[in-house]
Amino acid sequence: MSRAVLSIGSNLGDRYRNLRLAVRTLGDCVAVVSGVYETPPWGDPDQPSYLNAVVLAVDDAAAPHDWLDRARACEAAAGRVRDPERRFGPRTLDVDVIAVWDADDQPVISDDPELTLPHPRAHQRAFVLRPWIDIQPYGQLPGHGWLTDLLNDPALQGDLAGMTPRPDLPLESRA
Ligand code: PH2
Ligand code: MG
Ligand code: MG
Repeated sequence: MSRAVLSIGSNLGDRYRNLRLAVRTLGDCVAVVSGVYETPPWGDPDQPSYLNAVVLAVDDAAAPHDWLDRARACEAAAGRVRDPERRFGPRTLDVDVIAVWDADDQPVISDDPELTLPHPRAHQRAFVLRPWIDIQPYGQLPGHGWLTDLLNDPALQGDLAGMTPRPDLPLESRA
């Protein structure tokens, strides 16, 4: 059994539709989906606000790169066009592989530039950690420790305060 934590985000087009499309495209591997948060853009301030959520996914046979392939399939389904000039710019759908655990429940560590695991910036991103802890309160980010401790970092408090839960925009977990 391979497990993955995926971060999904959208700030272009019908953002809620794009997140629902991501969950639908991931399909049977989706276990639990967090609530949706409205989040101010991180990085490049000259862009609309995002909707962000986190998905816990499981698959008996998936290798780490299979999660990346699935993430890209979701982005393609939402018609994502990559702008090489704006690494942190607006996007219809961004699906990032945050962390992966192997069949023995060991975290996968990878410095492959295509798929660095765990995600190198996840520990600094309130829009990843906040939805994640909703669905995994005892979760740990491999190499960085408990989600609770990461979220208590004073450096994250401003970003956390700027986030708004959107219970009016539910995403479906597996029954
Ligand atoms: N993704 C980015 C850049 N900035 N800001 C928010 N709030 N949420 C995101 O998902 C996000 C971002 C690049 O992937
Ligand atoms: Mg991203
Ligand atoms: Mg990405």
